[in-house]
Order: sequence, then structure tokens, then C-alpha cells
Amino acid sequence: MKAVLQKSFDKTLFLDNVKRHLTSTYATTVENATTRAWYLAMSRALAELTTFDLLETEQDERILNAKSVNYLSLEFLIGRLTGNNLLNMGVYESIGEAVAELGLDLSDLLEEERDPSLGNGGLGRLAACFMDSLAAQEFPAVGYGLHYEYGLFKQSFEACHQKEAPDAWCGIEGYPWEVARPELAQQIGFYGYVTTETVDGQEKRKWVPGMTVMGMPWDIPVVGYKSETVYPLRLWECRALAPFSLESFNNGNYFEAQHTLIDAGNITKVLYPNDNHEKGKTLRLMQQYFHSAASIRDILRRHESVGHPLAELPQYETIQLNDTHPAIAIPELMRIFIDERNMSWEEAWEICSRTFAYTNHTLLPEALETWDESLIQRLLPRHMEIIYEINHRFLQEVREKWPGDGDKQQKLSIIQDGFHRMVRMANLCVVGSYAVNGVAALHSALVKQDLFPEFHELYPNRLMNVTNGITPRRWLQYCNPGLSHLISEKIGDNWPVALDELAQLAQWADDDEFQQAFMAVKKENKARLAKWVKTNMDIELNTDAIFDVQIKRLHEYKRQHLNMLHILSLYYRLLNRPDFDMVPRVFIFAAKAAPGYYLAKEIIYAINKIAEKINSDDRVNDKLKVVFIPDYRVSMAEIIIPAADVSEQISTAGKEASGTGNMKMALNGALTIGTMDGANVEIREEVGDENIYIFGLEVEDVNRLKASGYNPFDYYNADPLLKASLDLLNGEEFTPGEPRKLRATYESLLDGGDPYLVLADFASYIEAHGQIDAQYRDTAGWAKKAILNTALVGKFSSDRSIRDYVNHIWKLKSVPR
Ligand code: 26W
Repeated sequence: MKAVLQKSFDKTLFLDNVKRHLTSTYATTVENATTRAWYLAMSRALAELTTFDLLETEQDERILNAKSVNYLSLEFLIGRLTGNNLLNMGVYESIGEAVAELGLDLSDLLEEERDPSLGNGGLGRLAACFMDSLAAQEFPAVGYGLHYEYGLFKQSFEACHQKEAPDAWCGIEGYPWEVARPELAQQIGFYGYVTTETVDGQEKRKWVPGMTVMGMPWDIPVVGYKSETVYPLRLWECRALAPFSLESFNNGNYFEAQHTLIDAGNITKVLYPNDNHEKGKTLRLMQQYFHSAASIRDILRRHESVGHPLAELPQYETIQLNDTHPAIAIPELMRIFIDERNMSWEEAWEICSRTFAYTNHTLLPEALETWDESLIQRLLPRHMEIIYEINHRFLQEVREKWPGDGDKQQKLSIIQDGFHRMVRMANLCVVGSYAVNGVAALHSALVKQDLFPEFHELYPNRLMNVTNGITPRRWLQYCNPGLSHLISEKIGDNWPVALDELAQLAQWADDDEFQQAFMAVKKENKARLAKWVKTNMDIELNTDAIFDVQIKRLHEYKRQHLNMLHILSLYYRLLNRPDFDMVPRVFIFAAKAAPGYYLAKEIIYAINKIAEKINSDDRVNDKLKVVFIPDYRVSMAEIIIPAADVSEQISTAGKEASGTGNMKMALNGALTIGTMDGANVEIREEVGDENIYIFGLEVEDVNRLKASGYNPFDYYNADPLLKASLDLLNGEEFTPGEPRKLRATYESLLDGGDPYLVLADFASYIEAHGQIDAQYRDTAGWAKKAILNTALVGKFSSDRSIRDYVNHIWKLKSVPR
């Protein structure tokens, strides 16, 4: 690994380039440039440097002849690039000094960057961390995604309700870090019909699309940490092929002629804002096919440009499917092989099924994708034929293994029978892949046990686990410079590429001086967040209070409303029990709700109303504060996470596949309060029982309770504190003159049957919070726990996740440059 930029960084040349972009790209002058113009010009100048390396990496013979992974994902939640890339390029300090000569402050410039919010949450952010780790360890890779015109909506609160606004992340000037690759554009078809042609006496099926669009790739550089390796994150934008139909144009029907243009422009117009809930919309399937088809063609182009035969595809390329969203890539590759490259079914299948691997990210039934057979038939008629054939041959295999077992066939079939026949994308992925993985040990066990038990019997070696991870560059080194310096002082500066080395910190966990330094950094980070909250929300926070943080998408299974009930119980006790004492707490929430998810929006509304009241109630003000930070996004997480004392990971056991926010906060010295769910289980294994607060029902308990007929009223009637808290919610305390205005949440927890067992876990949750309160008072004891969290979570580096994929699934070799 070389740090060439670091060595050869030429300040004068760089500043000249910045000034050149200021005038030639952004049409302004040194005298007139705004901070924004300077940020754009600086980023363009930096991006230019990485484009050189991108092209060199792309043409490197050793990489062309090595095996690469193609990471197919409808989402890449990359976050701001400029600051992080400066760090990866090893020039953060020198650029800071360089721009200072122009009288500019680097952090002001970095604040000008808008987050590219090209993802919803966990799945998209994981894809971004994985790209960072692939580049850092120089495992050849290409990320394939979509160039949405609008990313995830921007969130604001109006009278405590969530309001959505479109997110034009590119801005009017365009995004400085991307470069168009028109020479790599592709044509993609939709609709139409299938005919049979006879070629050389052989019958061949041929798809004649009814509509064709263009896929224009934009490359975003993924910069390897202190190396010259730069891989492309290739995002496809959909455009009309010809601006309009010439024929109708010449007929004088100018506006009709523009219809194709409008349709094509729609496909990548906006990211679907649903997280863990699929809706089956035509445009979404069009996005998926557009993404898969463009990516597959690009992969084949790369493979063949070096002269590799198609039959050797699995030796050179592997294709990782990030959930089932790109599943249509499987029949697409089959179609190209059979219809366009004259392969036999057997030969095509042999290659295909050694090329794809699939990651499952959720067990929630409402998130498992199924598409109407009739929709696929209409949009992609040839693909539907191929799916039938895949299924037909697969079911034959099932019949051989279990003769006469109709039940097994029904469960395994890719086609779900019924009035509306549906295609189960997860089944298609398992059948068409050589490896299938879950994202944490518990989740992968449940994938084998509950989601795909029959597949596991049929293919005992196919299902595996790769526990998720996070990149330590962005999520410690970049976002928490104070802690990073403290760590490097103690153990040197190799930990960003070898996170297990943090374990050495454990030797100072009891050291007075180190404890104080560690907690002083935490306090500075809390002050930084408090300043943000004061400036942007005009709420005053006490940095001596416990900062108790829950930041993630809003979903019932994640149970923000359990956290809310805890707050209500504290408020109730502060007002009604004169002897009740507590360490001051600041509750921090940040979460977006899918725009169509009614109850999630009601929970946001309730928390905001509760916050409004509590924050202005002088009786409790010195003890309790509640802050719901609007518009949660990567750059906001970078400020919140280093400031967390307590990390809320409180999903119903068995529902959160992994979680990655849990890893980020533990790494930054927060203690987790969590259920035995997702990666919490493994975090506990690493940090030890004394350094985490585990509570609540486990998966088996949840199943048993549900099977025995769960009744939330049993808990409501038996626990006075729970009853008082819920009644407080349903009264008019928080909505004076309008009782029961927050009833949606209340009712879902009682009459609604409490599907996620909030009430069942309440008592145990309150008890765990009681322990936190007691143990936080022991300053040295808490510092020790916080230090041990940072020290002992090295396992959760995404570098380790990527090595697991490389060794057990992809079988790649690192190609150092
Ligand atoms: C089709 C609608 C839809 C959209 C997104 C269904 C499902 C999804 C994602 C798979 C949901 C998701 O982001 N899952 C999260 O993936 C993370 C990365 O593996 C895990 O850490 C989270 O636990 C999981 O909820």
C-alpha cells in the first residue's frame, strides 16, 4: 500500500486547479466566489485526481485478469464524500493548510456538501461501507446502483408532524464527485412480445421489446485508504433513447412525440422510500430490471473486453445480490446466454448458478418481495418464460429428493399458486445462487430454521452467515477525531486498517488518567451535538446528562414507542413520586417514517408532542429533555454517534436482522441497551455481560408467548407504572384540550394486540434503565465500560465482513497497486 498522494501532494498545483475550476467549471472569480463555489471547485479538483486513478485501476492488466466482485444494489447510502475522501487520500491536513492560504476554513467548505441520500437505511449504508472496505483492502470490485434524480425525501416537522420534501441531491450545479461515462451507455428494453425464429434449423425464442431506453452510467470514485486503488461506484441514469419519436415529430405531433422522453425520465426519477415494506408497483419493477440489465451488460462487456470466454465467467466475475431487489438479473443473464449467445439451457444454467450469490437482510414477511406474474409477463415477457423454466427444472429436482411430497413442492416453488399467481423473488435467488447469507449469526440461524428450512435440507452447504460490519474510517477516524487521536497516542495509527488492535486499549480501562481523557472526549462530542441542537432547534442541553440515543428508520418492530413509554414513566415518576431520583437524561431520536406508514408517522407525532411539553415543563426540566432531530441522514449520524452514552437497540427479538448503528455507537464508546436480537448478540459476546444492558424476551420466548395467545391487557392491568404511562399518553397532558389525540399509538398497543410485544418487554426494559442510572453515577465504573466497548468491538469492522465474503463466498485475491 502506498500513500503516493500524501508524498507527492503539490500545494501550488492543487490551488491552481481549484481556481481553474472556479472559473472554467463554475463561472465565478476568486473575488466573487461564495463558500459553496469554493467547495464545488475544491471537490472537482480532488475528484479529478481520483478519476486518473479510477481509469488506471480500470485498465490495470492484473485486475482485468483477476476475479472481481460486482456488488448489485438498488441503494448506496454513501453520505458526503469530500471529507472522507480527503482522509482516505491522506491529504486532510495538507488541504486544510492549502485552503487556509486562500483565507478559507476547510470545515466550512465541507459543510457545503449535501448528503447523497441514495438509500433508505441499513441496507444502503452497508453497501457503502462494503465499497469502502473493498477499496481499502484492494479486492477488485465494482458497485452497481441507480442514479436517482431525487434521493430519500427530506424530513421536516410541521406542528410536530413529519413533512416530506424532495431531495435534489445533485443540486443545480451537478455533483462534483461524479463523472459521466457516455461511452459505456447501454440500451434497455421493456414490454413487447416474444417470437420464435428458426436459425440454422433450430427454433429460437426472441424478445422484441416495445420500448427501449438508454442507461447512462455515472461513476463515483471509491477511494482506497491511503492507496492509489480507486474502484467505480457505477450509477445508471435512465434517459430517453432518442429525444422523441421522429415520425410523430414530423407528423406535427410534437407533444405526443415527447411521451417516450417523459416515460424514460421517470424510471430513475426517485428512490422508493419504503424500508422493509414492498408495494408491488410497476415503476419499481422497471427500476429493478433497468438496474440489473444495464449492470449485467456492463459486466459482460468488461469480461469479454479482455478476451475471456463466456464459459469462464465464474472464474473472473461474481455477482452479489444485495437482497432480492436485483433478482431479475438471474433470468436476464440466462436470456442473454440462451437467446443472444446461442447457449444451451444446461450450459447457461451451469455458468449462471456459479456466478450469483444472494444476501438476505430481513425476515419480516411484508418485506419479502413477490411480483404479480401478470406484471412480469407484461413488462418482461421473455423473463417470465425463463422463470417458468427455471422453476420447472427445479421442481423436478425437488420431486426426485422428496417423491410425492406436494407440500415440499409448494413451499419451495418459485411461483406461489393462488388466484393471483406471484413470483417469489427470494426463492428465485436461492435457486439461482451458489451462496446465500444472512447478516448476523442469529439472523442466519433463523434464515435456516424459519425462512428457508426446506432449501437448507435440499442444499445443506448453500446457506451461511456473514456478520455485518461498519467502516472504521468514516465511523471512528473521520467522525470522532478527538477519540481517534487519543487512541493513536496509545496504540499507534494502524487501527483504522486493523480494528482488532483496539483490544490493546483494554489495558488502560482502569487507568485513571486514560478514563478521564476518554470521558473528556465524550464530553466534547456531547458539547458539539448540544451546540448543533441549540443552533438548529433552540433547545438547551446539559452535557452532564446521559445522552440516550435511538437513531434508525421508524418502524414498529424497532420499537421507538417502547423508548417513548420509558420517557413517560420517568415523567410520571418525577411528577408523582417525591422520592424518585434520577441522573439527568437527554433522549435523542432521529428517524424518518415511510410516507405511507400511518402508525410510524403517528409515533413521530407523539414523541414530538411529548418533547414539546417536557422540554418546557419547569418541574422536570433539569432532569429530562427529549429531542427529535429532523432529517436523519449520514452527516447527522456523524455528529450524533460520537456523543452517545447509551445506544438503544430494542427491537423485538428475531426481527432486526443485524443492525449496524449498534456497532457504530459501541465503537464510539456508548453502552448498548438491547434485546437478544441481530448483532446485539455478538456485541455482547465481544464486550462481555457487564458492559452491555441486555433485557427482554428472547426469540423462543417471543414464539412461545405468541403461540399461547398474547394479551397486552394482562400486562397493562398488572403493572401500575405501565398503566400510568399509557394513560398519560392517552390523556390530554401533551395535547391540552384535545384528549386522546395520541391514541393511535395507544390503541395499537392495546386493542391492536401489540404485535411487537412492547408491553411484554416494558418491565424488563425499565429495570435495565434503572441499572444504567445507578451505574452512570459511578464515574470511573462507567468510563471503564465505555472504554471496553471501544476496545472490544474490532470484530465489527466491515474489513472483516469483506474478508469473510472473500474467503467463504467470493474467493478473490487482493491486487495491491
Ligand atoms: C422492497 C421494500 C424493502 C426495502 C428495503 C424491503 C426490504 C428492504 C431492506 C432489506 C431493509 C433493510 O435495510 N434491512 C436492514 O439491513 C441491514 C443491513 O444488513 C441490517 O443491519 C438491518 O437489521 C436490516 O433491517
